[in-house]
Amino acid sequence: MLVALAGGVGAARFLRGLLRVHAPSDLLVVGNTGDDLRMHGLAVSPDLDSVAYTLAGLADEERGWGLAGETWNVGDALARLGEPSWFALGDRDIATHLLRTRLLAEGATLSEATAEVCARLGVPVRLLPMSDQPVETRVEVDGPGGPEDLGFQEYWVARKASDPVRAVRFRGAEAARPAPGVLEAIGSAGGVLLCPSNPVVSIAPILAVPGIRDAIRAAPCRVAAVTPIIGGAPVRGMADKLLPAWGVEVSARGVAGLYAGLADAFVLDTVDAWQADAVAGLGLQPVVVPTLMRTVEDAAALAKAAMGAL
Ligand code: FO1
Repeated sequence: MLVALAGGVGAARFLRGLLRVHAPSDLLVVGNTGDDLRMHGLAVSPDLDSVAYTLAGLADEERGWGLAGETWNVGDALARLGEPSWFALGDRDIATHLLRTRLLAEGATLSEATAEVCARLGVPVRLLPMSDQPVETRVEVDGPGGPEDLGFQEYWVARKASDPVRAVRFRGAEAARPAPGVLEAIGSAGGVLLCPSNPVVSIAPILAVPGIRDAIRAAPCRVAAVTPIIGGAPVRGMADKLLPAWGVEVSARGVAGLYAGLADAFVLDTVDAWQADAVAGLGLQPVVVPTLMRTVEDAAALAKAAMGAL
């Protein structure tokens, strides 16, 4: 069994490629829930949904989040009623959140609700949230009027990542437990993959759930990480704003430094081949291949290279 730690769209695209070269029944995906929020009373899990929608073949490829063929009538009507409109929920997407919210209100755990949503969407792999307890990524910024503590989506969507970041924290992480099955899967895994996701707000929240980092360290298998940074910039997202807040260089070798002692191999792009020695110096086997995923074939080739390092 392979275990993959995943954030949003980058991870989703990588995993879709992985499924071209690996059996879905032999993959467990552990998704980040630090980005989760309540919107209009609905439980929204953006990273779980990005993985689920993409692997079910339902994602809007262009936008990078949400469902294809989306319409926006409910959001427009809510805005007319004076409800917040900074976080756009499409009509079809709202159906997912209604189902998840009902299941949670009836007493299901987030793992159970996620399994149900995935089964109904036709997601071919097992997708688990990192935890059934809430862990909230908080971004402390220098706002226009002084220091502010923002929820991740407030920072990224409402404020467009425009405020200088002072710190990133995972509220609730200390009290959270890994979702049922996560530690067992890691403990018996044939390989662990850290997907090409933002290391600060996608992978770090998963590793912040007590027990997960230690389980990966102690796993009887190899661990390979894939860079989300190519040529000193993230392919999409805000890693360039967040890595410096942790004193980390916005580069493949900077990300590799965050995974030193955890991963055995690090996949970096050919344009960053000159950083391979620095990666090796951190104790990680460098694997230099094209990492930009323009097509599913690109993603499959990247996944094959990452698996080859396990
Ligand atoms: N990203 C945006 O930039 N603007 C939005 O209004 C927005 C809404 C949204 C709704 C549901 C969902 O699953 C994702 C959504 N995203 C939106 C993407 C999301 O903010 C982030 O890209 C991820 O949380 C980071 O992985």
